[in-house]
Amino acid sequence: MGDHAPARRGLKPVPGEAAPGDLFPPRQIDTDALEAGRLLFAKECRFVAGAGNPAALPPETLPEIAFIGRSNVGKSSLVNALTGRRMLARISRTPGRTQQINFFDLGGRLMLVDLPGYGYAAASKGAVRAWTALVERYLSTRAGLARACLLIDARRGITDTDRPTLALCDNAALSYQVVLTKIDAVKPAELAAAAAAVAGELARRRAAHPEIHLTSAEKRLGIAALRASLAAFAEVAPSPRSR
Ligand SMILES: Nc1nc2c(ncn2[C@@H]2O[C@H](COP(=O)(O)OP(=O)(O)OP(=O)(O)O)[C@@H](O)[C@H]2O)c(=O)[nH]1
Ligand SMILES: [Mg+2]
Repeated sequence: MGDHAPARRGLKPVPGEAAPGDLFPPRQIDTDALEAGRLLFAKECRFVAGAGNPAALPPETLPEIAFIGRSNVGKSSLVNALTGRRMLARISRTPGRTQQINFFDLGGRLMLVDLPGYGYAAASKGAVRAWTALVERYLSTRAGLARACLLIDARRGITDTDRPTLALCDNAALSYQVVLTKIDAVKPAELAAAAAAVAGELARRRAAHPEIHLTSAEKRLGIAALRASLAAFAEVAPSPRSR
């Protein structure tokens, strides 16, 4: 019940529920999609592989959703919030902590892929080169990559640190969607301005999805709506007899 009671709600987000204001521009989210998202993300989620270099990327077995963004933007926190796990993906106060691409199998139907962050100021040139080689290879060659979620900190908006990655996604003709993170840390008016500015920039990008998800992993805002969007890419449930 808690995950979907959108009809009686305005734009104000409520933890654990879905509201039209979880998306920018605001949109009512379909109840069936919310339920599909809830059911999928209630399934078991397990770490399957970590790849520190292109040769170590695991074979493609499921449709994949990649989480990409600058260091410390909240990728690992978001993966944990989506799957309802506290410690599935490692969270750190130290930027640059996730150094490899981590693959998480969600219920045998969808692969969640936590990418290492970019823009870590203290990273060496060698580390930046290694990151670029790994992430470029992953984003440009993965046939099963259904959607990349590009995470942007709601307090900062899109910066020059993010633009090469936006260009990378565009050049790879990758379907990608911006997810604003940490919306609990900004006032509603600032959030509206940040979302409008991001939408304005995305309008000039070919492969970007026009809708933006507004989320807080910490306060559990926008999580049900994002689950609903991502569930659309999951493999259909195996029939009981084929197991
Ligand atoms: N206020 C607030 N802080 C958050 C939220 N999500 C994450 N954080 C904080 O942001 C910091 C970074 O979170 P991570 O999830 O480790 O970020 P990451 O993008 O995985 O970082 P790297 O792996 O280093 O690229 C941590 O201190 C989190 O507690 C949120 O929704 N709200
Ligand atoms: Mg991380």
